[in-house]
Amino acid sequence: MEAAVATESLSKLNINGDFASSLPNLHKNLHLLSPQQVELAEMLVEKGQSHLFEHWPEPGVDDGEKKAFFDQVARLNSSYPGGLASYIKIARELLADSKAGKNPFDGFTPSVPTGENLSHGDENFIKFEEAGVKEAQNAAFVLVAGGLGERLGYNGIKVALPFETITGTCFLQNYIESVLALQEASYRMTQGGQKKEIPFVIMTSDDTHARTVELLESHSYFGMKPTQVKLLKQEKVACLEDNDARLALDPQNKFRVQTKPHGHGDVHSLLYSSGLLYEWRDAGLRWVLFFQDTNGLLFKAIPASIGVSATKGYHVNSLAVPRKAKEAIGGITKLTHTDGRSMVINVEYNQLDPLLRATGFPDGDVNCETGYSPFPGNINQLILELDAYIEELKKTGGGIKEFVNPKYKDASKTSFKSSTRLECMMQDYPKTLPPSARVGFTVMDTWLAYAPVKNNPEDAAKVPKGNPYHSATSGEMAIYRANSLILRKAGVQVDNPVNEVFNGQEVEVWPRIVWKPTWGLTFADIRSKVSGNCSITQRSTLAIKGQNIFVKDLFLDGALMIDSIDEAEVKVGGSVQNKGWILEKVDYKDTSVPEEIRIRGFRFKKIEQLEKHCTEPGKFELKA
Ligand code: UGB
Repeated sequence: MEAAVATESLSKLNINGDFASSLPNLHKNLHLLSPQQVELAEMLVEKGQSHLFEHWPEPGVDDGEKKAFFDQVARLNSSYPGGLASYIKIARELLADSKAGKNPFDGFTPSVPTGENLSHGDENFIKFEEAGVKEAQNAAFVLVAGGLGERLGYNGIKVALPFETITGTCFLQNYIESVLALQEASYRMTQGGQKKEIPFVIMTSDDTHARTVELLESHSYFGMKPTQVKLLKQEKVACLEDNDARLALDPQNKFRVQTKPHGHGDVHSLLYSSGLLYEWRDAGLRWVLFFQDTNGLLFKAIPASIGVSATKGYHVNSLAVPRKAKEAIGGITKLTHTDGRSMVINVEYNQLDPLLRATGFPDGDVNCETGYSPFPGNINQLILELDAYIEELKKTGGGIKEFVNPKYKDASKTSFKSSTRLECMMQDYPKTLPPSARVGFTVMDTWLAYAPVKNNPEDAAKVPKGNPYHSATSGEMAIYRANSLILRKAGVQVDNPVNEVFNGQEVEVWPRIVWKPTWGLTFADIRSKVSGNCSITQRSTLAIKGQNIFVKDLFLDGALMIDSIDEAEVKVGGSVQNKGWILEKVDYKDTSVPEEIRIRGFRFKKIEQLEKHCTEPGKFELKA
């Protein structure tokens, strides 16, 4: 009776249910499905996915769940370039390669590429910074923030973490304020031109989207116009349970396919399908900058690196820092194939060592005489030239070469410990570029450009000695170190750091100095704002918030916070001495302390400070 109803309804839909005839559980339920859903069912069966229906009960039981299953399948199908059929096909190929132990770099020999090496504060650096600020108004910024940050284990979204705890400014606020400062500075440099808004895109995922929206909305977009910010949400991809690329069912719900993140490479297809790239091209933009969620030093490196892209005409410019062997950052490598092809590309940290060993470097990923790996470390900040980017994406649709990384149960490689999925990385974009593409990179000092917050305290404490911790502790201390070193270069006498251990990590503690991006976007800016005989002692804390604050003949031994509106010009000098702010240790296991504080292992105890706020336009002098 039911079979008759099913056949009748199928014939009404003009769909032939033959494909399901050997699958009684699916066959009995076909009449519940819409024509599009039946088509998807047919595709799944054809692609060897019949197991998905084996447990389906009689019609009338869990019908809502059955429909919801197909809603999910439809989403998985439409969000992947080429659909699920293509996903399954590629997965089978990559899983077969992985099982056969095929090296993705077969035929390629690695060598150390040459790129632009910048040294902070010298003439060349200043020249690139100036060129970069001028060009910044022709750039769009893209933050990839869809990652859960499993290594960090933080309960919130990573962009909401304070990047320093003097002012408590979070990463997202710092990024937005930096983009706005660049926008203003770029406009000032090209007076007479039209004032442009720099587009700011954030790639989110189901794990981060709602909380990112909430963070933006509850802080009025940190001063950026809401229309200037666009969020693009990446979808997860289907998990695979075996070498035949059979889709895995969710262990919590047998009517859902299990899904996992596809990786930051999704940003290219999302940008392409959003239509934003064409909008930007029509608005005269030239560059798209990609960056990651927790690097508080990033914008110190951005002006000069845009300058390098513009001056050298790079289609692709990857930012890099000297890399310690085995550090968990990819290595920028020149790969030359036996057939003559060559490319400059990131080789991921887990692939560099086996690649080197297989190609005549028996020691693998080791430091050379400089104490660093000869391969510059990729910090995953990319600057792409917009026209060339669009031309490439027209061909690929933004699809990035994927990889699969199954954890096998044993050497037979026939079954997995847990389900796997295809993944892709944004820095693999150059892999499909023609040989004519101008692919370069820019190396900067680590202290200036790179201090991500990726590792939880426990894992960070286990990092081999000499390698960076990449923790909340090291991330914040790196801000103080960079600011201290920059002020030193600008002529301020800044005391040496002391070494301290927080959460089991030994770090240099420099004077705690922060400023807003509008105060010191470039080295030239900073040099123009400090003069005379200034000195800052090791136990000091200094926060400068205001574009036109000029520090002259200041002796600081304690805590000083200055805050002014842009219309005020404030001169600060004299001798400021007070009890200051003390760094108090906290243990990461102490749950009475908020998580964002305890993961860094310290907090400020505010004993005494001098605070000045200028809220009126005009000229002021603060002489202590
Ligand atoms: N991200 C997404 O937006 N979506 C995703 O699906 C996954 C991540 P991780 P990873 O600079 O230290 C990268 O996890 O992938 C975002 C480079 O591959 O922090 O281990 C996520 O929110 C590596 O070459 O890093 O390693 C975050 O903003 C090296 O450069 C970003 O992608 C390394 O970063 C990176 O995700 C590094």
